[in-house]
Amino acid sequence: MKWYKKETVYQIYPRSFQDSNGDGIGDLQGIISRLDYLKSLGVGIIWLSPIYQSPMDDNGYDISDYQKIHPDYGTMKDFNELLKKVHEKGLKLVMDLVINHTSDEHPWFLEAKASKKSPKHDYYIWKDQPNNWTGFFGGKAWEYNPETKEYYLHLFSKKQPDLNWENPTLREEIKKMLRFWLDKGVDGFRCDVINLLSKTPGLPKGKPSIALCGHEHYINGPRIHEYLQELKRDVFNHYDCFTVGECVFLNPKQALTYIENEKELNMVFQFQHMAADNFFIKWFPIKYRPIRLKKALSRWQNEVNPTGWNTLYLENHDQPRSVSRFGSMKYHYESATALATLFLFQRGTPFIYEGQEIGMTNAPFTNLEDYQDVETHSIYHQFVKIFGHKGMMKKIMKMSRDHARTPMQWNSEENAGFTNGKPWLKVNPNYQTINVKQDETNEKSIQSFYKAILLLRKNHKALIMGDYQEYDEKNPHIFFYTRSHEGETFTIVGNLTSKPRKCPKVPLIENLILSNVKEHKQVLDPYEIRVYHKEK
Ligand code: ISL
Ligand code: CA
Repeated sequence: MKWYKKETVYQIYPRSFQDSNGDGIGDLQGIISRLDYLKSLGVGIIWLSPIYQSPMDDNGYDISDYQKIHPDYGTMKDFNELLKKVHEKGLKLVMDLVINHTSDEHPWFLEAKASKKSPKHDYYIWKDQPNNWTGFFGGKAWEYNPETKEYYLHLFSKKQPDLNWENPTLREEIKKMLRFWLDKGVDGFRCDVINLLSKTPGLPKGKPSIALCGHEHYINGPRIHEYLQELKRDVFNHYDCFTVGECVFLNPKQALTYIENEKELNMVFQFQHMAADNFFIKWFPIKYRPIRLKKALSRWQNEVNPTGWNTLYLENHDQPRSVSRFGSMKYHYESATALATLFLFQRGTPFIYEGQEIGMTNAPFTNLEDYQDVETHSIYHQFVKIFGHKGMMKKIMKMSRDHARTPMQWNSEENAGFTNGKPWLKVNPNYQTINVKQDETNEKSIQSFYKAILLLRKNHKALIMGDYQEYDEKNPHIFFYTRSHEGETFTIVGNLTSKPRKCPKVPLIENLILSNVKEHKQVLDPYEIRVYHKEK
């Protein structure tokens, strides 16, 4: 079994993790200083959100030099030191790979936009007249370029022009860049919006739609498999590395076209369970119901196994905090640990996002100015005419990506121990009570629970590769499943609500080996979770 299936990944958002020089921005030396913490949690792989040269329109998802480190984060020397120390500790390092688009300040784009005759012009996607496509941050996906009197495509901000993957020279440049990082020793890539690379030739008009007009021409496009197979054949196959592709609007059947027997990517991130509290798009919230979360997770378990391998996640840098979203502040510890157990013990590679292991929550910011995220501001301006300021702030306070991006809460000192300068994004005021140091000493410690789960998973094949069987699927309050392998079985049962609920009859009960409550009754307490183990 490959290492990337056995290990748990920890995602770092470098800007918000640990500042080492007081400029209010997290950096590589900051990460180095926290490696022992990560090691002690029991994770095996670290994924860094982008640290490359960038004008930071989208916090580094707009890259202007793929082979340079942004000075905010340090230097290539710092990076080499980080990679060396990560490896010395027996950990792996995975980079973010953003190759659907670059920054509009990338030298390729600067050349491309200067003249139609520039050899780089064809690295991007142009049209004399825009079509009706819209992008992920709301509004038209085309921007006028006066120098060539054309429009360029940008599925994200207008500072993120889409690359033209039809161009073979561009593809060679990307492969060269991948080899640069792999030769340095990085262990893989999280591939940003990878299912958007291929667009329908001719860029035809899209079907009318209130959101993402034209998506049928840029999601899972006609040549996507060809491109990914080429990358795998020419680059990834030559290294002991792994790829996880972020794929927007993907169902399990489509997922298998990428990951069946790891033919193109080793695994994908999908979003269906992230719609447990919204209607398809996060800006259209509906009431969260646990059954929606359960259903989506089980669907992926049932339909992707056994020929594909899942990713398991509840949070990342684009999503609100899971305790705020699917849990409860009243039952902070119980809900954080119940959610952790539910997702971590499914079949797949678990991904933990920084701060999730101490139950960090959404930020209570009521002013638009306290949010920095480009998407948040773009969506606000797009829709404020329809929903009004109050209506928009309500949405933002629930769903802004900045909820995940507030500085990591290390201790109860100033700025939560993140920086001794002015943090680039405000610290969540609850850092006095929710922080790593405090949580460590709490009798009810969320990080200790995470450690226990990770250790259990590491030590039991059944939890890694075991078959998944869900019970009581229709129960709206309780999740309940088993994982079994060669006669060993784990039974996981938990209450996903803040009321006591009747405990279902659990098959194969033997030793109760893990729980987040002390006394076990006939009913399951709010967010109570139990894990039973039957040995071979
Ligand atoms: O955040 C989202 C929903 O509001 C998604 O639509 C998100 O934009 C999408 O999942 C793509 O995300 C990735 O690519 C973006 C970048 O802004 C995100 O941070 C990144 O995870 C463009 O590079
Ligand atoms: Ca810094």
